[in-house]
Amino acid sequence: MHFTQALLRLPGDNLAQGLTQSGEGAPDPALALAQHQQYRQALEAAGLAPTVLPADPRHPDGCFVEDTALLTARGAILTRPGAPSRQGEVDNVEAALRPFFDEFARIEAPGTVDAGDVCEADGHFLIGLSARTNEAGAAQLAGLLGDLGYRADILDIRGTGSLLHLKTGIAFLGEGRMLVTTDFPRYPALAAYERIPAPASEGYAANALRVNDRVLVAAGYPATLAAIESLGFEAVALEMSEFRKLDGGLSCLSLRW
Ligand code: CIR
Repeated sequence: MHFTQALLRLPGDNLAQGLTQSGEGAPDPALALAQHQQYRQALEAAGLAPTVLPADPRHPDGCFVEDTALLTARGAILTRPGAPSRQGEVDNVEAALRPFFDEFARIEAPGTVDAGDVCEADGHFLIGLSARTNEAGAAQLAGLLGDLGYRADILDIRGTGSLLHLKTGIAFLGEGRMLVTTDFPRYPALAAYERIPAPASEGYAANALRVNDRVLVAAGYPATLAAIESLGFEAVALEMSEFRKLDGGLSCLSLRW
C-alpha cells in the first residue's frame, strides 16, 4: 500500500505517567520530543504529509496513536483500547481523521482492541489476541474486516509472555515477507510468508515499519538493520530509547494511510 498521509500526536510532559512493563526507567520528555521530531521527518522523507496533534494532557500514552484506529484502503475502524486509561484517546483521533474518512466502524464493549495488535499484509489481517485485545474485540474486528472483503486470522499471543502487542514481535515488509524474531511462534496463519529472521536478542527491532520505498528500524540493532538492507530496502535507523521505555515502537507512533 502506498501511503500519503499520517497522523501523529506529540508526546507530552506527562509521558512518564504512561503505562509500562519495561522496567527501563522513566522517559525524558524533552528527548522523546526530539526523537518524535526525527520520526516525523522520516515519514516526510518517505513521502507522507503528517498531521501532528498537540500532546494530550489527559492521556500520557496518547502519542501511541496507532492503537486507536485501524485504517484500511476500504474503510476506517475505531478501536476500543484494552487499557481503561487509554479509551478516551479515541474520540480525539476520530475528530482528527474525520476530514479524511467518510465513516467509521467501531469496536463496541465488551470488545477491546489495540490496533498495535493488527498486522496487515496486503489485505490479509493478522489480529493478535493479547492482554489488550480480547476475544470479543478480535472477533468483532475480524467480522468488520470480513464485511470489507478482507481475510482475517486471529493469533493468540497471550502465551508469549514478552509481547505487549502482535506487532511488538512482527512486521510485514511487503512482497510476502515478515520480519520476526527467531523465537517468534510459527503460527499456521503465517505459513505462507517468508520469515526474515531477526535475532531474539534484538527483539525490540522486530517492530520495524515499511513506509513506501523504505523501512524504518530502531537504531542500535545491527543484525536486524543488515537483514532489512540485504533485501534491498533503504533502511532508516531512528533513536527510540524514550518510547521503548514505555513499550512503544515505531509503528505505534503513527497512523498511516
Ligand atoms: C501502552 O502500554 O499502551 C503504551 N505505553 C505503549 C503502546 C504501544 N503501542 C503499540 O505497540 N502499538
